[in-house]
Amino acid sequence: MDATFPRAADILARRLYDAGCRHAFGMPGGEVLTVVDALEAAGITFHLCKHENAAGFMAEGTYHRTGKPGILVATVGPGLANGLNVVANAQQDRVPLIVISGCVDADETLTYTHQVFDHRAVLAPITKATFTLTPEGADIIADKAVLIASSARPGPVHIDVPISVADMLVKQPLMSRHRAPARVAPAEGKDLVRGGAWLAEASRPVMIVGLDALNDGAEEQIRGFAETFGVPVITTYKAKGILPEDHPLALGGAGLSPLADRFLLEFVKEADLILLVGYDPIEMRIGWRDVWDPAKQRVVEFAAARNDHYMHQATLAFICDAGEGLRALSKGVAPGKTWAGDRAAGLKQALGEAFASHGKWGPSAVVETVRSIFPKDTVATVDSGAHRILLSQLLEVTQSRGLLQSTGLCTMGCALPLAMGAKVADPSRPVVAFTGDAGLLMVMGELSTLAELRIPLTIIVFVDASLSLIEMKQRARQMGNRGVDFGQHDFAAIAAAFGGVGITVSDRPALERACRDALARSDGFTLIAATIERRAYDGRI
Ligand SMILES: Cc1ncc(C[n+]2csc(CCOP(=O)(O)OP(=O)(O)O)c2C)c(N)n1
Repeated sequence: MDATFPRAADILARRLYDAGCRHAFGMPGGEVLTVVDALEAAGITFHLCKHENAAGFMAEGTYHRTGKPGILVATVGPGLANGLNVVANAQQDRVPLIVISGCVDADETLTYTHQVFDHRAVLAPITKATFTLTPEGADIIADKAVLIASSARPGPVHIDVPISVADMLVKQPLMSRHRAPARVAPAEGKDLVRGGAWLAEASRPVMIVGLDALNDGAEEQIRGFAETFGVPVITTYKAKGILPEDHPLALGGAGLSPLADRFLLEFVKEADLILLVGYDPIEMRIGWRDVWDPAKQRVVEFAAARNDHYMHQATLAFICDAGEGLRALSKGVAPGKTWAGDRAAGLKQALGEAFASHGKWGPSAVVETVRSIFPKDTVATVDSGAHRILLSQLLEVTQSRGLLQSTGLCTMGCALPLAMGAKVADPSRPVVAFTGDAGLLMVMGELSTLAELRIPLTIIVFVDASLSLIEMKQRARQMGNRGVDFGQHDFAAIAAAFGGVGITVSDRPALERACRDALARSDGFTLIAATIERRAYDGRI
């Protein structure tokens, strides 16, 4: 063959570039060197990370800022195995992630076993599809991977690349060119007419908006519908900001806080029409199972996929684009008066007060202080733990994807790399990562990657030397304190050792000053270790 023909890896990389991908993250081994070379040749920057799992979250971070799939590159065996958590996360959190791994050629594996296991079999249950790259099929496989990863509900797609296939020169690739399909509207018919009549009759309607609506880009329709028909909006944590939370009809996020649920579930039970708008209950704790009885309360659902979760049921259900659903439902319906006596405004205020610091230093004060100093268009990320539940209730988010977190899988160790990916993809926005001390310790090595990237980013660590969320559960079960406490580490010194600026604070004025200094930095990262009392979350989440 002529050396002017592209390698199969080049075709794969070019198609990913054409799909809008500009960044890939991972750690190479000998088996993916051609892939890395091809990605960079195609114009996709490869970022060397220190752990594949964190690399996958950085890839996810780029997706939230660009709308294009993130790319994780992992080498054979241990490399791919290290990334399993983030692949499961991409599945549960509906994230389009292209996972490229290197693998030993099939013929080789007949007599060679070192580092070899069946990648595709391991990944099959936690991906939407897995492929083995073929030379002539590289073009189609790349396109299919992007299409499958991005279409409802989004998720991870795996491409295993045999070493020799990556290098094969391809004379005549099988070509594929696809177009994005049109948005799916709900089926017209008697169910839609009935739903419209319910909307006309409703005096206490509520919308519960989730991840599908975010993926459908339904911001405008949700705002227009809420304002026209006077419908308060509860979102999942992922959908926070889809209606800006400073809007009077925005009741904030729900999902994991029993304290917030005391207010919100009561409100939902009072409603005479519940509209589930792209509400995927994978984010919700068990308190959200079967909250309503669809035989007694009118419930209309617009979802991206068939309900096989059975977390709840609806009276009328449509599989469609969330925004199209609202548009079709409201066609020809005259708006009436809803929620007499400012019930929604009272609820919003009560929720705000339940989580506020009321002047006392602690995790709420940390969130309030950071919020007061960073601009509204800041992209925040938050890790898993008690701090996240509190923050997700308290932080006012005024843009879609303004707060990134793992809500389906709820994994620790995501906040820092998500923030890094978001900042790499869109340097124009300030980015703040909130994390527990244990969550940060899990991904500490990425501080070195952050220093190497030379990007300004602020990390807020809630330092209490405890796995607070788990410690609370342990105490609630009257169990002894076991396996939930750890050392009080000097995170400021650790940040400095990695080339960042580190500062420890334990009151509001010091935190304010540290935030202002962090915002003013144009390169390099700032880590602010906010020390809080142990058991600071008691009665607060
Ligand atoms: C990878 C992973 N391991 C374990 C857990 C279980 N888990 C959930 S929250 C939590 C404690 C997190 O502690 P920290 O980061 O200090 O946050 P805090 O709860 O103190 O706010 C643990 C262990 C998890 N969600 N993810």
